[in-house]
Amino acid sequence: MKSRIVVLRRWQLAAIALGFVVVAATTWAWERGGEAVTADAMPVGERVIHMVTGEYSTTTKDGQEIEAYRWDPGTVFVNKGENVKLKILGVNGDHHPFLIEGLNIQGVVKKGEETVVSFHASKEGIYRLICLTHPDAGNHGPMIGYIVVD
Ligand SMILES: [Cu+2]
Repeated sequence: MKSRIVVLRRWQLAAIALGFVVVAATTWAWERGGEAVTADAMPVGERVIHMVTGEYSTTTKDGQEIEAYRWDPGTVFVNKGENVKLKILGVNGDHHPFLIEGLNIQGVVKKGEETVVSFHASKEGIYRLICLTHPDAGNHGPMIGYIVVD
């Protein structure tokens, strides 16, 4: 009878010890997880953004045909510090020579081809992706996209 009580207490002791181990391990893992999230934000990854060239066209009530070429999506967001790879597929329009203001990037997007430009988003700001052929409404635009680095 007495030995049974001792055995029971050992089980209780073992259960309590096991409980401590589980709590300690969970807390350790949780804290490490928290550290890992912070550490993951530090290394610079690569953000791939896909874009296409599009075209709106319509006929006005008085029979005038109007059109506008666009980058789609027209606005993209990246985190400061990221390496960005912009992949632009030419769909509408024969070719679109472009520049990205403030990033010293130039290129051409041609119909049926994908143009890839890479840059490091080191500074916050709003950078304009401008088609030099269609920069405003008077030239079948405005074909201007916005890259927001925040
Ligand atoms: Cu264009």
